[in-house]
Amino acid sequence: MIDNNFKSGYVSVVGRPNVGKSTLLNAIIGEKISAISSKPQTTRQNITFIHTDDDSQIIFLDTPGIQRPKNKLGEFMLTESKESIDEADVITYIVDTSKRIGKAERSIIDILKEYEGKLPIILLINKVDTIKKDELLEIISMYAKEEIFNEIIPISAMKNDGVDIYIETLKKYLKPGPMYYPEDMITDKNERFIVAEIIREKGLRYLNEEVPHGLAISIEKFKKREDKNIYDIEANIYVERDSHKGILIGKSGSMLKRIGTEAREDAEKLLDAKVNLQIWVKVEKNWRERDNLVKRFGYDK
Ligand code: GDP
Ligand code: MG
Ligand code: K
Repeated sequence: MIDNNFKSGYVSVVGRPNVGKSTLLNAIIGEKISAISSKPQTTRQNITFIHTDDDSQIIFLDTPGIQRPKNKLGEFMLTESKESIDEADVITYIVDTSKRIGKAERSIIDILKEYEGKLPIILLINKVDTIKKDELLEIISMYAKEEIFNEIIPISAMKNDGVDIYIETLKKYLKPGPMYYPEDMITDKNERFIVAEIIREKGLRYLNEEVPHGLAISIEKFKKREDKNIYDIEANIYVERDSHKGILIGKSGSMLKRIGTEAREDAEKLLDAKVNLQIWVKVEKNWRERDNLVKRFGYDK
């Protein structure tokens, strides 16, 4: 039977790094899939999240963030973001509570202007838990002056505030359509990819400024034992410099141990199994500048 009231569609989520895109998507889906950290550029590829309820299926494309590329990895990220917008039925643009429109926001708004009138654009003002109401009103009117947003919604992704209003608003703009994915599916990424993201997130969380952006993870082995509920996983963490290797391993291996333990615990929750995780640290000099390595680490399709 075809349900004519069922709505579905793709939503591209754009915004500069660190405004809370991943936090929002994780709040909607209710499981921690996309890496979240306070460091910019945590998200490097589009990740599809699927939200299904009684009357809709909404497929979110998390974008790596639109910004001027500095290297091969940056070029890949920008292309991914634009492709995500081209596939969408609705655009969601997330900003935080900064009181002026900075250079990074301006360049995104310029890109969005090309889509005005073609696709609905919903603006989310995130992190409203950090400001007062009159400040919020000022920020809303500042963005309203741009005259490209169909809706402006204040939210706190972290406190799960306004997120349901956002979902209900999205449904207004979606057309009747099929269920594209099984109703219990929350992402199209495989477990191997998610485990790599978990390891990268732990690395980003504990390392200082310079190292994280040069982190790449490659999963060398990912195998469930035949007769037991145990996964054997081996991963390499690649860094760009010899000095970074030392930092990552830490004093008597303490840092690597901490990253490994926390990553294992998250992986066990994800896989609902025991995990035997082994991590090695390797150096690939300046891999972000090298096209073949950017591809090898999975930033390619
Ligand atoms: P992304 O780069 O846009 O994906 O941003 P993330 O989701 O990784 O979030 C960046 C940082 O902002 C993290 O430290 C989050 O905890 C924080 N953050 C996200 N949403 C909120 C929010 O609603 N309120 C506050 N106070 N912090 C938030
Ligand atoms: Mg992110
Ligand atoms: K981030």
